[in-house]
Amino acid sequence: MARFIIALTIVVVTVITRISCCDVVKLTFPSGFSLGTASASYQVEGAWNVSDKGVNVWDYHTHNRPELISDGRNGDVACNSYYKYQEDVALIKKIGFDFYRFSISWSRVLPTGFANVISEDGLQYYKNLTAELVANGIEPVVTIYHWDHPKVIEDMGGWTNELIVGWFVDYAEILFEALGDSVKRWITINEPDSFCNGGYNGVRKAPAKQIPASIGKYLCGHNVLKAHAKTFRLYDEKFRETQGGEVGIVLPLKAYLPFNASYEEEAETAFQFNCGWMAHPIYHGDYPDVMKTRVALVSEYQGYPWSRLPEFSDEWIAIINGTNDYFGVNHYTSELVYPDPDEEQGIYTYDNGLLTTVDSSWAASASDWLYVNPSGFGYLLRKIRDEYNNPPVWVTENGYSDSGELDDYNRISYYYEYVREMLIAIKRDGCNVEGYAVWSILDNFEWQDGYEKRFGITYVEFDDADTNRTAKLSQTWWTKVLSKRKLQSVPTSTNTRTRLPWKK
Ligand code: PNW
Repeated sequence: MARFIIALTIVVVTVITRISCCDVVKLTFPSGFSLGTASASYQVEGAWNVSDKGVNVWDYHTHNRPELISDGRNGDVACNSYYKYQEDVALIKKIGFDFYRFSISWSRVLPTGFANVISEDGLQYYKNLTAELVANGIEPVVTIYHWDHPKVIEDMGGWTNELIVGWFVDYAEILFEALGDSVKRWITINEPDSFCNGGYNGVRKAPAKQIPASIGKYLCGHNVLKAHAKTFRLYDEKFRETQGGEVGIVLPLKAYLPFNASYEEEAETAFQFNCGWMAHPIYHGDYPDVMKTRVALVSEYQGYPWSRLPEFSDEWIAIINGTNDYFGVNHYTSELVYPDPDEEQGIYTYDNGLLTTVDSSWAASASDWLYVNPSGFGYLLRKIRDEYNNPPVWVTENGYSDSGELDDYNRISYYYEYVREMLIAIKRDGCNVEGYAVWSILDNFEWQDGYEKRFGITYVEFDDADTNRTAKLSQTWWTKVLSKRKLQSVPTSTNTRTRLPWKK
């Protein structure tokens, strides 16, 4: 009898949980939830040398090392958004997004790289764009830095020179002053891991400096944290009271899943090396213990008299701790983690001691690093909830690449599955996600992949002088989602439009 009652209880509880799960997860967006779309200056603006704009590291990189870009092309023209911003805003409005996340080109605003000269034209462009958004009821969300710092600053070591901290804060202050009446959500820095690793530990990103053994990468991250924190403190001291906005950093986060059940600890280590590297100092005061221990160990093994991971003074720890009004997440994909077998032979190759792979069941995209695993998104959001005391989260990028299909069913399916996971994480698991942005409103210059990998919900004809825009099916789908504030099913069709003619 007792057994029967237990069994019955389990059945009843399961049914109730299922019902309440489905009830809460109706695939509607919570009221007040913000849905937007995103871009970045170098990827969309073009107009690389108009007026008094200074040269930035991406201008220099693409002009001087075209062999590092898969199609040898550059952002000189890109989507022409510098000239077409009104058309862009009209499109964003027509689709129905609540906010537009764009970034500001440092060398367009400060042609010399420093605060001694402010470009009237450069600043005016961003004032116009912001005003156009506000006039159309779209909230501007501004990224202060999305990888395109002035070349002159790189000549002095860029993100490996601590002086960049002060130069960055000068630049940010000019933006707060000029735009802060309208802009209430600021992103200091987009994805440190991407440009610190890609730019100072390899050649995938500008400035393509191959500084050995992650020394450049860690130094870059160290200065990023200082620049972010000092900018946050400046906002606190001079602008928060009058402008009342929010300031945060955006991190590129993969879901690191254990390859099998015995590798939970390895997955945790991978998370700390990826997310914890930036988030632990901001939420808990210093680099994660596992990072400090492992980098010190491998550095010693390699004969360095010091750890390649720099240390923060107590003063810096206090400055950095607590400098996020919200947690910015760019999420695209997952990886499976397992230990590097060489370590059993005492050979230490990787600071985190790990290798990664993907599951063969995950669908591919056009990008070599992006495989589709929607459940990883929910996993990551719950991990952030648990690790950082359930902070407000803004998903500042999520998206899928193909080679330009107009009837982009794969992209729609990606969005359906990923956004569904997010809604479950919010409604069932109590994750405090407040906003979500589609990457991207337009096909654009995809860094080392040139124009060959397309993330847009809108097709752009890069070969045409008019850089015409054409709606993809995913744009139509998002329009419906936004008008209903509810996820819509994925359409199926046999009538697939091929992509537009594409010249190399
Ligand atoms: C982001 N990952 O980069 C950038 O912020 C965008 O500028 C870029 O166009 C977009 O994603 C697509 O690449 C990422 O490996 C690059 O997980 C790689 C990863 C995440 C984000």
